Amino acid sequence: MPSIGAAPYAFDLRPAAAALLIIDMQRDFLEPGGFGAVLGNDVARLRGAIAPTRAVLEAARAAAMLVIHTREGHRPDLADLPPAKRRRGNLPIGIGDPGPMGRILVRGEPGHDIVPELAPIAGEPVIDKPGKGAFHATDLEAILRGRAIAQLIVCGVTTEVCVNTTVREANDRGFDCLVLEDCTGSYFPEFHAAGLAMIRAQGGIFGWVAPSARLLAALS
Ligand code: C5J
Repeated sequence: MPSIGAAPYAFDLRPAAAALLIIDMQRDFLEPGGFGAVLGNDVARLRGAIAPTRAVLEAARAAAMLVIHTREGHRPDLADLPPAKRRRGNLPIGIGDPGPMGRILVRGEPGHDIVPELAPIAGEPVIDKPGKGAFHATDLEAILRGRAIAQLIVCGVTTEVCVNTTVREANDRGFDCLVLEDCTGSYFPEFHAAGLAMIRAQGGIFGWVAPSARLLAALS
């Protein structure tokens, strides 16, 4: 069983029981000219996660590990968009409105797609999630239980929102999560640091945190 140097202590990887979960690496969050950028965010802070995540994705595929991608977004008729979520933030443009890459966070629109560098391939489930957490209102748990997955290697954006929410949901369902710090990102560096600190605090209250190089070494 490969032991991965992680915080707060070593993570014992069981490759046959592990899945790579890549959260919301979508064009609208990561690309210049997308929703995130229109709101005034510096997308470079998220784009730094693409290359290390790509390396982890290739290693997971080579190791025949289950890979699951998620996308945050809504039905075109917005029937699954809670009015409170739509109103939140008083934004100049919000979910469902026309944006630079099609309607914001609407399934089927270009901005909702995963960035080309991390595009899913055949056989990799893509979970379309209406919430921040990947377990809420999705079949993610059924897919994981069906494949006897007990460990999640977690990458994606943003560290403090969808990554943290998903890790907390996973923890409550009995999954062990290893979050790869350089494969996550936030528009706010202080939230990125705090988001990772909250996961590994108190003896790993929600999971483990490690640089991706340690996982790559264990898989090679
Ligand atoms: C994600 C968000 N994916 N920040 N969404 O974190 O709204």
